[in-house]
Amino acid sequence: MTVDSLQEHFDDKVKREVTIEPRDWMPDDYRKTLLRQISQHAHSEIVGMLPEGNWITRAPNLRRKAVLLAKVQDEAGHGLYLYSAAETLGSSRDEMMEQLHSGKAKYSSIFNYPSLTWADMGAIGWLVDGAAIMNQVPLCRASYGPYARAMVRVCKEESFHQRQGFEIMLTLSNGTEVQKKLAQDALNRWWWPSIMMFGPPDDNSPNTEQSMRWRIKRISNDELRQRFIDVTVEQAKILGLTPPDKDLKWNEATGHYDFGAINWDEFWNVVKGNGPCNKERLEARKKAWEEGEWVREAALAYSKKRSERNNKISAKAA
Ligand code: BYC
Repeated sequence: MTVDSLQEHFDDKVKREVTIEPRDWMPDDYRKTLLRQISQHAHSEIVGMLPEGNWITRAPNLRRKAVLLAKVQDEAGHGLYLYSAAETLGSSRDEMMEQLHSGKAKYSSIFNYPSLTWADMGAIGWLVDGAAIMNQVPLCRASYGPYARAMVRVCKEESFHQRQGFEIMLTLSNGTEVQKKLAQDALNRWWWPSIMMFGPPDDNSPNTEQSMRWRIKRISNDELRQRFIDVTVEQAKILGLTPPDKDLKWNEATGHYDFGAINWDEFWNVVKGNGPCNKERLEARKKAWEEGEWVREAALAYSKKRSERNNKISAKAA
């Protein structure tokens, strides 16, 4: 088969919504884009464990601790599915880790903000997981099979995460004056970073057009952002809390909320490594990787020994 006919076959599959699988031929740039997005997504899940991990020992009661622990473990699981999906494209786990630790690979800007109070556990679940679901539900239909399938399970778990965050916010906002203030303060600090999570505006998003043509992305950054704002403002009303945007206003003509200007300088500054916690987050991940070396070595030695033993048993049986 010539490259032209392989390309034609690939384009046709994408058009017919037949998923592309690891052994299928795919254009180099498609592979590169997927690797970039999936590995960044995996890194986001793993780095994303840190702001909430910070509060496990300080959860206000046993139920909250058990739930938060389970949530953080779920995020680890999401990272693992995603690293496995990225490995099917030809990159090794070690390569991806090296890119994260050297600062070459990106991860979501949101995780470079600090979690200062218990109310932040509510705001992260409600807003950050809420934004993640909005972004990830369309990815369940991504054209690359292993990514799309990983997203199905991830989205189910993220729904539970979002609800547990909302429930923390509801409890706090129905609590004492101090608790309500904590909830409002958490909303004030996480609102804009959550809105930035969707990425740069469409007219400054170099990857969107091609990714949509390949049906990796289905909905643009701005459209997802608008959908998130529309649903989240209504949820804030139920909580009796006010998003920190004086320009937020329902627009009868468009059927959407208008919102104020996003500080894109802040976004790019965080993406470039200068956010409040970028250095701390990378240090924590590097330390975990170094301290986990003996576990990786032990697992490898065990699997080697086991396969030697199994080979001996099969040789005897033969
Ligand atoms: N932060 O052309 P664009 C979770 C980069 S974790 C940092 O629009 P694209 C959770 C972008 O990479 C789930 N960088 O790019 C875990 C690109 O740079 P490169 C997080 C960003 O790929 C624990 C450049 O800006 N979700 O739920 O078409 C606890 C231009 O952007 C960001 C995902 O990872 C950002 N926010 O679209 C709680 C979703 N935005 O790579 C919760 C998967 C943009 O060219 N990823 N950049 O150097 C995606 O859906 C897409 O990659 C994006 C960006 C929408 C993020």
